[in-house]
Amino acid sequence: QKDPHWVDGRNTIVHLFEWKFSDIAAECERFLGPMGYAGVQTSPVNEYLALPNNSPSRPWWERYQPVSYKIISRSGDESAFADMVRRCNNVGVRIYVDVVFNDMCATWSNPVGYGGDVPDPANKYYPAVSYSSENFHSTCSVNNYNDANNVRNCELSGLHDLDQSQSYVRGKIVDYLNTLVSHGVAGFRVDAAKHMWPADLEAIYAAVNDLSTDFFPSGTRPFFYQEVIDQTGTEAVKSSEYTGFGVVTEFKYGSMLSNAFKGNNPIHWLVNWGTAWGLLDSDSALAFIDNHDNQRGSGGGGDILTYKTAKLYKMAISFMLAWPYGITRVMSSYYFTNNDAGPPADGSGNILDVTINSDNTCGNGWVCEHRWRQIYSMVAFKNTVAGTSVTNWWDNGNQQIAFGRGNAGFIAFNDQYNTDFKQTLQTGLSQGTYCDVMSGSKSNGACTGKSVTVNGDGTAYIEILSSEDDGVLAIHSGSKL
Ligand code: QV4
Ligand code: CA
Repeated sequence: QKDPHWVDGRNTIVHLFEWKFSDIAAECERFLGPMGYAGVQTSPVNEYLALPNNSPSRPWWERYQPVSYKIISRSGDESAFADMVRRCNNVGVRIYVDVVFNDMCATWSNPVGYGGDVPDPANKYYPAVSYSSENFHSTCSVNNYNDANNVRNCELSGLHDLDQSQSYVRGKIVDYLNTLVSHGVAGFRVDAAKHMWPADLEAIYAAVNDLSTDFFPSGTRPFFYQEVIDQTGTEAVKSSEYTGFGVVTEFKYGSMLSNAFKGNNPIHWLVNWGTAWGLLDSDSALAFIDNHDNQRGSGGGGDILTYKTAKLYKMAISFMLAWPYGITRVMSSYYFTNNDAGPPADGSGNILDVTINSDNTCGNGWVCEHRWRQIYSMVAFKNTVAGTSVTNWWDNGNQQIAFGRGNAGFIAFNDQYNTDFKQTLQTGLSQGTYCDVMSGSKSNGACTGKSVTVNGDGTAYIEILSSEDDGVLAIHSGSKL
């Protein structure tokens, strides 16, 4: 249950945060499939509280206030969901659903679900599931991360806390996951896994059906990646409690890389990036820079790089996709200033379409980091260098580094303030001229950006001026002219 079931020759999950299913389906066909992305993480798809009277109305986090396990959300209904999963699988892109089953919605006045179901959260009564008060832990607040009982048996943000040790509760959760499996999903992001007992999760995962044979070989187990924030290693709940039966979100990954690329910890130290830094084993780690919480300063926080600091962000993402570690995920956001603001929507609360501009970027308020050339080019780089190891590491003892991936790729980073990168370095690439996929791309046999000449002995002169838009240069066998 640690295998994401990526189609061969693909890598990286993109979190299409708050996207509608119809847009995700179209994106699989027109962009993600052709560009080599391996999968999509959706926002929660089950029925949750609609909060039109919140300020601002319809915050994104209403999706984390479950009302039932019906598939109905701002992203679409069950038939739109099924259509998306089928169309994405058909172009080799897997779907992973963010599933929220630690809890049900908190107590609000006049609560109504997106599908019209009316829960009575004050009495822990959710008829559309159905759950009633005996299916929940008694009321207390998660407020002591040094106490595993408090973290797992109390309410996170006032969300009424389900008791997953009950076979009745497990059965409801498994039914929901099986419905998603029947539509063809490849796996799940398990929200708030840290707030559930590992033994309960293990039992729930084991009870979920094999993946649909419409899209997967028979006997294929679903992929589970679990949200466990274990940044400091000092809390009562440890990531390692969850790695026996699934992958875990490695929050240290993004915070340490953000810190390094911001210049707080010179990037030459990245020479041994991985478990030597206290990270989980590569096979157990979901690696990412930012997610929907920490790009808003919550969920571990950590002063994470995001689209808002584009140059450094692209450097961190490029490093993530160049270095062999973890199951990689990139974030795809909408523009926001207010941390509570929901996705771009019309006056009635309908999420706006993701429009595509002539230069392949997105309109209507969608950032679409995954469509930034530097990012999708690194997905291609990662596909090209698959199976090779890090070679020819070079650094200047400070904020400039470079390394190769076997004879398939070479990448250099200039993170040094006001300093140009001008070095002749050993690469593993064959002689020829290569197009730098950061500054441009190969087009009709020419390069629209910088070109690099690799000599017969594999050396190449690499230049990254501090004044350039990008602090990275990347070449690979697929970018040879
Ligand atoms: C308020 C008060 C509470 C009070 C409660 C009483 O703040 O003290 O107990 O009222 O009713 C929203 C509001 C929050 C409000 C709550 C009520 O922001 O102020 O509580 O609703 O229900 C997201 C948001 C939360 C949001 C929640 C539910 O981040 O702000 O709460 O959705 O809508 C830890 C966890 C980790 C978690 C992370 C954020 O270990 O698991 O915090 N991350 C996941 C998701 C995240 C989501 C949840 C968990 C909850 O990634 O997006 O929280 O499912 O690190
Ligand atoms: Ca719990």
